[in-house]
This record gives sequence, C-alpha cells and structure tokens, in this order.
Amino acid sequence: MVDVKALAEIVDEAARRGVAVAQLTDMYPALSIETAYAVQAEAIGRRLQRGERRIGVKMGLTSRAKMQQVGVDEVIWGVLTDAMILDDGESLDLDGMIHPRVEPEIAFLLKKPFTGEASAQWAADAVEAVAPALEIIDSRYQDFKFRVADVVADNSSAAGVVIGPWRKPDLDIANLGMILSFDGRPVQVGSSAAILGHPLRALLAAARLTERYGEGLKAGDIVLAGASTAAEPLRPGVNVQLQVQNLGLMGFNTKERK
Ligand code: OOG
Ligand code: MG
Repeated sequence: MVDVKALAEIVDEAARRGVAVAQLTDMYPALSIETAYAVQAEAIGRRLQRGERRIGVKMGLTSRAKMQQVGVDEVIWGVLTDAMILDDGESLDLDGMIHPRVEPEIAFLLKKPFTGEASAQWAADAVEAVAPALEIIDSRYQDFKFRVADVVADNSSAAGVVIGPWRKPDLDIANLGMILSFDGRPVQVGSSAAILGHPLRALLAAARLTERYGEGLKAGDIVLAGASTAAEPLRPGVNVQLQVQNLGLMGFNTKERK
C-alpha cells in the first residue's frame, strides 16, 4: 500500500527546503500515474493550507525537445499557485532551489471553465488572452532524474513562472519564433509549433488530463502550454529574456550569489 500523504510530505518538504530526494519509484517501482496525481494533489493541499492560492495549471513534456531532455514521453501537468509568480523584470533568488532550469513557453488566460473532450474551436473561444512566458522548473529529485510517476508526484517540477504582456488572442500562434537568451546571447531557439504541433493542442490536453486526474480548468485560470525547447540551467547573476514573435519580449534576472 502506498501512503499518499507520506509521499506528498516527502516531495513538499523537498521543495520547501530545497533539498533533493531519491525518486519515489526507487521505493515504489509500481507507483501508478493515478497515485502520482493523488500525491500531487495532496502536496498542493499542503501549499494551500500554508496560504497559497491555485492560479492555474502548467502542461509539461508537450514538445519532443523536452521529452528527449528528461527521457519521459508522456504529456503531464501540474498546479500553479500565486507563490510561484514572479513579475516581468523581477529578480529571482536561486538560493533555496536545487538545480533550477528555465524554459520558453506560451501562456493562456481562460475566460470560461473548460474540461474533458472539447473541440479546437471551443478551446480557442475559451481563451481571453495569450502571453509569452518563462517557466522556472526545479526537480526535487537527485540529478534531475525521474520516471513519469515521480515527476507527476513532484507537481511536474513547477517552481516559478514569469508571464509577459497579455494580448488579445487575435493572432495566429501556430508557428511563432521563440528565442531564449542569457545576457543577450541566444541559448535556445524554437517555434511554438513544437508544442504538440500547435499550442492550442496543449490547452486541449490540459482540459482532458485535468478532468481525468483533477478538477479541470476554470475561468480565470492561467495555463502554460509547455516548453517549445529543452530547458536551460539557471545560474546566479544572469539576465534571462524571451522573445516570442508577435507576442513581445519579457524576462527576469537571477540574483548574484551572496
Ligand atoms: C518536467 C516538467 C516539464 C515542460 O514545459 O515541458 C515542463 C521537467 O522537465 O522537469 O514543464
Ligand atoms: Mg514547463
């Protein structure tokens, strides 16, 4: 029998203290996806009890580049809370993180609740705004290594999110160039087309998977579509920028080492 509460405490404490832990599947090789999402929900419950507020969801492993980087080829999701938000242009303190990485994303803001099997038209109609976004991920597992059940239990490595300027979804987002730069030098270059062929497909996957393993998507939710390229390791004292074609430029700094 898997003790869901005990596993949630392990991943939540690892995140809170910034100390890596062994993969849960070392102890429970048969840990199922269903149980992993139950652990995730329990760990999010601990955050909510500490006063954090759910603000949406993040999709993960929606591009081949990401799947190949972590060796897991299943689309996953996690919960975003207000404590993870960093303002555009703000400074991020890497102290307290284990091995943070950053990745280029597209964010959706929903104006309608939205669950289960929906049409692409329904998904498009549910979108209030789109924005360029940077996700900060930090696996709580040693060496950033995990199997699918581990990463799901660990809230899909969610650690932070910076959202750029929102705009009306009246432009074609199927194939937008995306450039992630460190101190002005491109480190990852990709296209929004790498996200399941079209970022709206990530929104459809979010509706389907969050209904299957959670509460679905709500009006007002932010949904991150998943990175279009591999993630880039973060270090102190760097200026991180994302330029998304037609969506604009945004970014943040990492604090210098103390
Ligand atoms: C899992 C989270 C993946 C994305 O955008 O693909 C993710 C990980 O890479 O640790 O957030
Ligand atoms: Mg991501």
